[in-house]
Amino acid sequence: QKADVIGLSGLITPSLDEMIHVAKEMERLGMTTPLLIGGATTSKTHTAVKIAPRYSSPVIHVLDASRSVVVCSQLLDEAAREEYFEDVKEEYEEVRQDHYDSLKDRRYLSLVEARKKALQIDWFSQPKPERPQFLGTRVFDSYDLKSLQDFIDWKPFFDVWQLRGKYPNRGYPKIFNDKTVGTEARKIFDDAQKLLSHMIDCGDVKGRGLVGFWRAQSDGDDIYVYEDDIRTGSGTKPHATFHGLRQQAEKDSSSSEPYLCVSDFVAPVDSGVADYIGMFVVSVFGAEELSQQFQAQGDDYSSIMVKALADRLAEAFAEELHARVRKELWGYSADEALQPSDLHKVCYRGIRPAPGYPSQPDHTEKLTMWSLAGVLEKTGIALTESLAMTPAASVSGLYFSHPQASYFAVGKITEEQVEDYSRRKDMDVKEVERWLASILAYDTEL
Ligand code: B12
Repeated sequence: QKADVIGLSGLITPSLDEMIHVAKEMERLGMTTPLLIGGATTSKTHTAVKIAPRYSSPVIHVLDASRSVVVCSQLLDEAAREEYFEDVKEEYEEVRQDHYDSLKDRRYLSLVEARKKALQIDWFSQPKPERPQFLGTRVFDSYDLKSLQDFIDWKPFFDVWQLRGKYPNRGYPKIFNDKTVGTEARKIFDDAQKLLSHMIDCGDVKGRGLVGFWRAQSDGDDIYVYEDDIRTGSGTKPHATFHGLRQQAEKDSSSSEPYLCVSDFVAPVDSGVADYIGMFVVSVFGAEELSQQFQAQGDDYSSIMVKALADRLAEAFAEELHARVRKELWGYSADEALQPSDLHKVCYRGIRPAPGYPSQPDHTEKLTMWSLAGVLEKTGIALTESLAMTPAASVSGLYFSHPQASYFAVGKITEEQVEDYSRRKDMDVKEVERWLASILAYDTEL
């Protein structure tokens, strides 16, 4: 193939590793085609530190796809190319230096110290954790997509179309008042409503997913999950184990903030307090096929629109289902009376962190979820080799009900924690380092 430039796009961290592999392969094959890197999880630092050193021809991180026109014209202009590449190389060398310097500057607590400073929930002075209405899984084969419409968060939809209102018209629906993008935003939104109605009514697009609840207890940074509603003690064999990662980057010495791990939100195994955990996987099926039909007709606009709407529906599905879980299926907030618009501000009790999000950056935890709940067999939602979910419009996560459960970022972790995690997960250290490459506080190649 005669491509002038090759572009790689990465949505979740496992794709970062694939990018390094592609760069190495391009070098091995003696290629000289410039390589552009973009996508939500990529960064200039990652590109400079991990990808560019693997390929002797230009590797350039492009933050915004619209910038690729400028970059490509420089790269394809015989006269400008050399100088441009030299400038980029110089800049990336500085980025690498800054990165290595920052690794030296940061301070971390040892794992023992960080664990001593875990969040201490007083499990006895508060009401006992509520038991969900059922244990095991419940499958939703064809979820009512109409019921999800009010739960759609439209702000990210405009991000996909690169429509950004200026303050105070940043969010939805204020974006329609924006002088520059308001009219365009309104037009795209109206088109979206028509297509959304078609997707909901045509019968080929389906919401499918499952929720599950289990007895659970924490043991250090692990969460044990039990098959039955049994009395548990340190000797009881768990059916599955979720593994957490703990914050280690030193916080302000005057702060008494805990060093968090998701296991802190579940009652310890030796506390005698029975606790529970939940999980969900939701997906929109049929959107990819519809998008392809539009593409075959040469209608790229509708093809992208269908995907963007499917993503919105998947997220709305996760939001609506979480509200049902709190009020009804688990029922720990039976009296909650929040409007859909309040939900996007996350002012309810309990959290639903997803593997890959900052509170549990390890995507391999999805493997435990899939086998625990039989996700593939029950819903057809699959995991790719790099642990992305298919269909693409999918969201999964765990449910924690405790009022003190909060979202946080694990941040960087030390080699000591990686070794400990590798023992707990029974996974080779090298493999752990590969999955957690973006949060390592050290360089694996030094
Ligand atoms: C929308 C969104 C979703 C949607 C849609 C995902 C999809 N199919 O595209 C839904 C709700 C389905 C979703 C699901 C998940 N998501 Co999500 N999601 C996002 C979000 C909010 C925006 C991504 C997006 O579409 N932006 C709009 C597009 C246009 O922007 P973009 O991708 O960045 O691309 C721009 C540039 O990067 C550049 N660009 C992109 N590619 C390329 C390529 C080249 C060559 C060039 C030059 C430029 C370029 O141009 C684009 C336009 O400027 C990001 C957070 C964020 N703010 O970025 C998280 C995010 C990507 N998601 C994340 C995660 C973890 C997930 C899930 C794994 C969570 C889960 N367990 O359920 C799943 C994975 C889904 C799957 N199929 O496996 C993480 C990834 C982090 C990580 N370390 O892996 C993020 C970063 C959130 C976070 N802060 O933790 N997600």
